[in-house]
Amino acid sequence: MPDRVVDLRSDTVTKPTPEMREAMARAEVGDDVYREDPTVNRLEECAAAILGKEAALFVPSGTMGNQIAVKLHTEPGQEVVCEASSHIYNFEMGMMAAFSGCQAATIAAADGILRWEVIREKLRPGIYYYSRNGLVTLENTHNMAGGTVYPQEVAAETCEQAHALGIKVHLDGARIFNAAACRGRPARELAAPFDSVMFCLSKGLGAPVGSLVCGSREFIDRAVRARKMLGGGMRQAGVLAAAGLIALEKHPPKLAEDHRNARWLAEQLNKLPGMRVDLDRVQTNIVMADVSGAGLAAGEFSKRLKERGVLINPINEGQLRIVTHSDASRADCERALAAMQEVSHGAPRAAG
Ligand code: TLP
Repeated sequence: MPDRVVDLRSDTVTKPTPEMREAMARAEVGDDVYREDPTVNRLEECAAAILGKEAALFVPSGTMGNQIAVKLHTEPGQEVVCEASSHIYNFEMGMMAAFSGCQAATIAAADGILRWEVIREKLRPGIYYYSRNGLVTLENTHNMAGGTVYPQEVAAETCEQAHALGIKVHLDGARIFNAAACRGRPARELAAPFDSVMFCLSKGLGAPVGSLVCGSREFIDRAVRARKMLGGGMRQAGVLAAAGLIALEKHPPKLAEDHRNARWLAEQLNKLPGMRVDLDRVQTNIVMADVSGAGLAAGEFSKRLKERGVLINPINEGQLRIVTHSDASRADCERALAAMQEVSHGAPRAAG
């Protein structure tokens, strides 16, 4: 593999900036399990203010934040409505069942966007032998649908209708700042109708570690206990929170650049023989490229890209997921495109 690598596997690969490393070195710290780390406390206050919620809790990962929310909003034996390709259902090791004793009621939506009409269909009648509906979860942006963004009125309607039935709604907002950048609206507006919101510092915002779960004061007080159950009580976590503060305060405006790079790549890829990208879905920093027309399985395509110094993951037999981020410049995207061009030209064409 060449020395210089362009890594477009995920926005999680971003490395802390020199400014973050300096802030980490200087961070004032304390024992956060006693809630005495001033930098963590500052990050939590800042996150709550930016998301427009009463309180927030720093957690090591998005997965932990989501699963704390499921635990607190539900009781064992209940159902959680979620989109069929959502992260909370597919990539969190069945924790909904393992930790909260809940089962998922999944609904497939090609664009990842769940509308109230389809959610309502999935809800259980109030007869005693049915599982009860404990929670609805939405994902914005939707990762596996290609970074798609909820129309805010769709999210708001689901929250309003679910609340009228006494059902809470959690937002997996791992990339809520990408959604906010796409809509040109503050993240707090997108978060407003939800009972709880999880967002990640460690993705497009560029921090090395961490996510926040946000909600009412009472919810967050209980979340501290759930975090401890999961072994997520960290001690002098201020060194991490210091980087998180920079990510949160300074990096959201940079996301538009990642979106422009994704759009550019998608448009160029669509011109290559055997490659297909649904441009309507390219709304933020994720591009799903269908390479099946190039006559190579996505895994083999990915392997050949790696030999050319470009890392891009396959997500199934026919598709690659390309994720742009602040550590990949336009020049890096040009290199990735050239490698994809080479691989697609070298590939035997599919029959017919
Ligand atoms: N997503 C990762 C992988 O796990 C797929 C990625 O590379 O995109 N919600 C959403 C929507 C996510 O995309 C992710 C991570 C999470 C939750 C979980 O965050 P972490 O990895 O911090 O547990």
